[in-house]
Amino acid sequence: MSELTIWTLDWVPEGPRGFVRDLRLRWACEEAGLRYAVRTVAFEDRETNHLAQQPFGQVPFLKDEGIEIFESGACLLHLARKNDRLLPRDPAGAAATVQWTIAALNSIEMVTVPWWFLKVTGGENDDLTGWMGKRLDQLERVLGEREWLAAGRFTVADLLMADVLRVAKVRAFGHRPATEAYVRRVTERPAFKKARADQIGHFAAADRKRAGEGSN
Ligand SMILES: N[C@@H](CCC(=O)N[C@@H](CS)C(=O)NCC(=O)O)C(=O)O
Repeated sequence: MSELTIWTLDWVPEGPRGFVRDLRLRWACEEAGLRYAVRTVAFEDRETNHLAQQPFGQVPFLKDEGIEIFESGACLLHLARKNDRLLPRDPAGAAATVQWTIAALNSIEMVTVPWWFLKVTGGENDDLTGWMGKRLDQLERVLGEREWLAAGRFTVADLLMADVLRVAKVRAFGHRPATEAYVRRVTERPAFKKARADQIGHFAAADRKRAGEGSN
């Protein structure tokens, strides 16, 4: 059995806990029944301390024996190829799954992340808000007609799309009942709940370690 290691940060502030993207990889491993270890790089100096592994100084990145990969989408597709639980074997199902995985990143997250960033930094932009509303409306139409994005069943594309959509401010933007039902359906999965709880536990343990170090 291959030795999978998911790399994340050793600590983050409260805000992003439950949303740091190593969760995507933990979740995929849980869904696919893959054993994995979690290791960390330092939050402090993160922009320079692991550039050989992730050239943008971010997490996650993945090690699988001799293979090293960064970008959560690339890591997910790598994990999904290990068995058919996240990626159908039939060519049409596989193509549709890859297509929607890329759509989650390149048609939805590419709008939601800058929108969210400007919203929390107070620099909201009407054009960007309009663009995001249009994309989410288009996706709402798709999700109103099907339960899963690809191949008629849960795949890595749903894992990623739901992870992109579950961000609280994005979820609260407008009324899109099919999208909301989809996010609930996907995040009700035990593998998601375990991945989220494990990430929150990981950062809570880091708080305890820091507090212990501070009292010495
Ligand atoms: N496109 C990258 C984005 C990675 C990313 O935004 N990582 C965040 C955590 S979720 C991070 O490392 N933030 C720290 C920083 O940018 O300094 C991916 O999907 O892997």
